[in-house]
Amino acid sequence: MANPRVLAIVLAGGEGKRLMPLTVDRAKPAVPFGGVYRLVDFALSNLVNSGYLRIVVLTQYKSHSLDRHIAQAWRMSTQLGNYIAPVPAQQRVGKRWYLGSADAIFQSLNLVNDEKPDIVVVVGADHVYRMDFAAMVQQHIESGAGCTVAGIRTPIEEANQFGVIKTYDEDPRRIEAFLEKPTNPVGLPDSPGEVLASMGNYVFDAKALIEAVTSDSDDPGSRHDMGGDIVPYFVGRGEAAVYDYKENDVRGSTDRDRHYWRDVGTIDAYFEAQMDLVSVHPVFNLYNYDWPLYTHQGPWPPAKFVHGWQGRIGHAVNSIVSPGTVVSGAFVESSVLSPNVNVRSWSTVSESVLMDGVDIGRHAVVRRAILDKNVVVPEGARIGMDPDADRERGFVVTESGITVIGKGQRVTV
Ligand code: ADQ
Repeated sequence: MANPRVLAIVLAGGEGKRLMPLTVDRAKPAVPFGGVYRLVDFALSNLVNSGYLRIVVLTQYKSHSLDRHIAQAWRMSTQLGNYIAPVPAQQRVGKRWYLGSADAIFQSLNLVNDEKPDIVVVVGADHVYRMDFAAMVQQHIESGAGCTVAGIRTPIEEANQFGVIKTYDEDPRRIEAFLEKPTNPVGLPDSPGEVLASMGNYVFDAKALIEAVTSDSDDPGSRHDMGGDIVPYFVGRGEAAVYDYKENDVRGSTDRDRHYWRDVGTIDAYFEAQMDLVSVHPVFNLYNYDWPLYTHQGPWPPAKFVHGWQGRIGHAVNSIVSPGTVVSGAFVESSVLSPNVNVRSWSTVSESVLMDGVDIGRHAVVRRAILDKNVVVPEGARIGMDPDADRERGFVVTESGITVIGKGQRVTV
């Protein structure tokens, strides 16, 4: 297959319960990340940079801001037959929403039948990483497998969050067994403290995928899940292969961020991944134009820093500051500021993530916190200084002590 016809499907319908309250009224793939991005931008940038320009994004829960973002950032000319299109759940096969990610594909098979691809690339929308899917497709075709799963070595303690891959001793590219989120995982023979985890990205022969999700739809015992049911279906038939992410590089990745991949499905993981962006030598480099990360930015003015305080002008260090933001006589450190944030005089913001339109009043202190869109912190308020006080005010405080203030939550002094 010299020049396969490829359709990409982005699974973007997950509820994202573990990211509450950030997912109260937006889908997980629409959660803002890194100041100007939404999580879905990473999967879409990887597909586009890999040369795949026929992409459907399957949405379901609370998809309004996700649809709007895709329309603003990713809609392109259809003149050349290319498209990046959000597709809502349409109840084409009955009056029900998607039962799981495999059912999302089953209910959307009309898209595959219209496009008639040779290969279907299926990816999740909730990870931060760079990956060349063209290299994965090439390995898939060479191996003759029906399904190829992207895998990455991960600490064994995290195995219960992932699909875990066991390969044949004699052929480390073929999958012998696949266990979805096992409670008693077995480590790798050469590294007992690690497992080979599924990254939730798959390449399929189109015909084989159609057969698999169709047969799955008839199975009353199935949870209709890609990881839980479809991958095991291919493994059972001896037709599943693994693509080892760490054996391959993408253009322009640096020594420091080579093979960076983060599942940001929990608040703590989401927070840590943002801190990776603001460390002095970034663990994940946004400034790599060989593999650009695309998004939409509004017509906002440049960020501005004004007014002195303690002999220093209002300033930010080790931080990302987006357009439209004004830091006025305040001190910001190790933080990610989205567009249109105001940080007012004599306030301090450290190790925090401030989303669009957040307003920090004078003399306020914000530490180790995530503030959702348009949250207003009144003059003199303290956030992230006392977990009990934060919980009493109705804010989520995670195990590692990150305070999260949701959209529309009122902050009292
Ligand atoms: P999870 O992320 O737990 O594990 P899931 O919740 O199904 O699996 O989410 C996978 C992707 O599918 C996400 O992008 C989500 O938004 C989307 N999705 C979920 N339900 C959907 C639905 N009904 N309609 C459309 N899209 C939907 C998966 C795999 C594991 C793997 C991890 C890697 O099952 O094997 O290890 O991803 O993070």
